[in-house]
Amino acid sequence: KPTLGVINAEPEPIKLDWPSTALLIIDMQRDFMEPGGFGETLGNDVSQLARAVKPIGAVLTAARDTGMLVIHTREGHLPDLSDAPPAKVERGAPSLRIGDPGPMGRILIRGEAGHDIIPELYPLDSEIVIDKPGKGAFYATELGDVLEKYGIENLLVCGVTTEVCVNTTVREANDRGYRCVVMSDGCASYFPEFHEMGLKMIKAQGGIFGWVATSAAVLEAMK
Ligand code: C5J
Repeated sequence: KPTLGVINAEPEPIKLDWPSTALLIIDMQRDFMEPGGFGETLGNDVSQLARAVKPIGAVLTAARDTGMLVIHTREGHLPDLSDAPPAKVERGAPSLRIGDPGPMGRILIRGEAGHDIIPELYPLDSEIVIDKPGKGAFYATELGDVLEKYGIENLLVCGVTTEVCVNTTVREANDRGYRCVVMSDGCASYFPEFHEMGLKMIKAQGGIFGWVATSAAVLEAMK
């Protein structure tokens, strides 16, 4: 297998060294993807997110085949809510608040069924799972240390939602010097227009936060 690949990305193609590249899958949890979870309690149509599952699955399979480092993240809080800011818990008028009992267990709480990753993309035991209390995957987590330990310089980023946790994480990563390639069809939003704009914001101005490419372009480069 070649150790270098060129992804046909926007705003321009990017050459990546695979051993220093990780696949970062953001928050593909039942709480965001399925009825009865955190996303739906906020009034969202969770069916909008389903389209990202297959493209992510295809790249996840390719990453596993090539031995690429795979990192999954999960947004959620400790059962005592000690890591959940009141400003987050009290906000708005959701049908259920963070920590309330729902059909998949307590909403957005670590260890509950709803907090777990959907079966289609379930992590292997050998893969890294980062639990994060915020939207960005670097804030209050060990992600930075993990990337340094594995010599990672580039991130293939996908997951949900495009304009919230994906964008926040890409912005955090960009400031830390990582090259981020965001998979356009491997992300989704409850608001299709936010998905479009979220991708445009990343690749505008010569790639101000990073690059955007389809899963097909990523798979082609990994061949
Ligand atoms: C949200 C996320 N949308 N994973 N979280 O609240 O994007």
